[in-house]
Amino acid sequence: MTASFTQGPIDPTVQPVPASVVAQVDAADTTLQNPKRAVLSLGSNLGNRLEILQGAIDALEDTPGVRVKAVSPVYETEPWGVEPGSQPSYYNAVVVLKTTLPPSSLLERAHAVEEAFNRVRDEHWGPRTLDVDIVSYADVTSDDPNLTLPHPRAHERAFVLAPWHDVDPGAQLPGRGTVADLLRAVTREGVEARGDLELRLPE
Ligand code: PH2
Ligand code: MG
Ligand code: MG
Repeated sequence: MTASFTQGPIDPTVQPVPASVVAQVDAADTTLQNPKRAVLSLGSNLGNRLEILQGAIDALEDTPGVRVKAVSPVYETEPWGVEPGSQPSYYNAVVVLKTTLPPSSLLERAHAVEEAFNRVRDEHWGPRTLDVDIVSYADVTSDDPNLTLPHPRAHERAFVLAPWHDVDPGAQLPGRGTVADLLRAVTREGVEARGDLELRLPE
């Protein structure tokens, strides 16, 4: 990136680039070469759940600075945290990304993808066409109320832990231990692998 500033014929109309700008370009290059690993949980319990989850995966892959590296099996799960029988069952999955976006930008993009699938936010834990949650971002821990990292309830949710364990059996939830141990503790009650359904890794 910086080579064009220092090589090639000298064009007298080109102003010299200040050293501070060159340094910024170098810093951007470093981030681009150092993508971080992020784990996202996807959920849907309204509409064509499988199509919506696949659409979300494709939209994430279409994001500059995001590559989808792994997609979990699909689980059909009982709605968690709400009155039993009050909502349709969820389809849940987990995706692993490599990204050069910082957590705040990744969250913005996650919300934009939700909105693209007509997500409405009127009721806390209401039924939704699409929920995209950042479960973990590298080994970042943050208690920012806008984006708590890792996700504050991931460790107690089999619908996150089971698909995550499938794509990364050795995964750790920063500050909580291994996903395998956490999954053993919560059990797989209420989550069922839907082996007849499949989400694709984008080409
Ligand atoms: N998401 C919630 C609340 N409850 N239950 C299941 N089974 N799956 C979810 O994705 C889910 C939930 C809030 O985001
Ligand atoms: Mg959620
Ligand atoms: Mg959410």
